[in-house]
Amino acid sequence: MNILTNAQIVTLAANNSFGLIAEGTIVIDDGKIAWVGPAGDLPDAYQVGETIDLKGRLVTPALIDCHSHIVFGGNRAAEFEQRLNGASYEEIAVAGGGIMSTVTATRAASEAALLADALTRVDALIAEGVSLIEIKSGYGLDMDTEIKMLRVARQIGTRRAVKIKTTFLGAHATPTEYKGRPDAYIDEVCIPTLRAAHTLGLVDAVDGFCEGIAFDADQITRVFDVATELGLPVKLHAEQLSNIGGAQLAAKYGALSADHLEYATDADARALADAGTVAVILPGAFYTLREPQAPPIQAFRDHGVQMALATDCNPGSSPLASPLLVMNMACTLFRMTPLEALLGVTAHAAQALGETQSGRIIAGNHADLCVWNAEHPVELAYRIGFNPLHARITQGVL
Ligand code: DI6
Ligand code: FE
Repeated sequence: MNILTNAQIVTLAANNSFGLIAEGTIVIDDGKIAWVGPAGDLPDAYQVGETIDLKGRLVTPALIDCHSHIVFGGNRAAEFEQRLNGASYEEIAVAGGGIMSTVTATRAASEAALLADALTRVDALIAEGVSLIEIKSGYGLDMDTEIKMLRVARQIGTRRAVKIKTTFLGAHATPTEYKGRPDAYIDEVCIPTLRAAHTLGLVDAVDGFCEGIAFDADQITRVFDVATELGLPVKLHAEQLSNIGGAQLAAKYGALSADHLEYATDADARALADAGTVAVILPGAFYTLREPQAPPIQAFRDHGVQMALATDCNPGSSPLASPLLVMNMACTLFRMTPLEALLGVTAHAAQALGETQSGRIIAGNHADLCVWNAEHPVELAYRIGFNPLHARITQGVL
């Protein structure tokens, strides 16, 4: 048993407040939170074990990055310059750049090189207190490379003290060899690869890119039907650049999350709320693409949609590996509150991954915690380019 004393605890026990305990104690047993509360209320039974004095520091749940494409080959700095010179993200994609250029680099990279490259970005997340990362495939678009990506993603969890959830994103783009034949790609490559990756035990969830430059709702439906048959939860990149019915489709399938959502409507927000689907807001992509339309945050609030936040770490639309900057951007760009931002990278991010025992400091949850050199949780979203992390506790281990 470990006892954390003299902590200012941000429990996030409920959604309407930080749930602050000014002089709090947390008891950790076997990787789980055994007890949490004001220091004076600590029962005798828990007054055994090693005590760690946090000297009044702030303790929050560990951060969660619930949407990343952190495993990939190469980079897209040249495309960044093209966009600065006026080319749009869609134009570059249609011309065979964009996602396809990363597919070429990822196919060519060895598993060891992909892992080493990804770990540099993973380490940036860990340095800001992340202990759970969702990682998508989708830069392989053939059976071997999709499976290679998922294997690399899982290896990250053995190289670092971080939990990994893998998401199959075969329906990310139509590869060059299937150009003009997206239906054939879905049926001949994407779905058989999903089945094979699932058989290998490499898939925790299934995602798709529902967009004019990617796949339509009918094509995603075929992938989701297989996911459902395999008992896998789904999530969806929806309404990022236009509205083509992705949010409604996600709601229909009871998706864990619908992600991006800049072009979602009020009716979409209602459907997501009814389905219990989390809206994952991705300020990094909005910022990088200089997207003119913000996601309908107020509609999500009005309908009671839970909002998560994530880096979307990828080489094209969001070359970002800082959850703290994501929190700041969500507040400054979208007027989300600092409480919503913190819930977005903790409790609601956990919900977007179907992880019911993470993201809040309550008895029974995993002891994944961050200790910050800060006096109030609003500080976490307030500063830019400043990392106040003092320590990270994962599965009860400092
Ligand atoms: N939306 C995104 O933001 C990423 N994938 C997607 O469907 C970007 C992927 C990329 O540009 O490489
Ligand atoms: Fe994405």
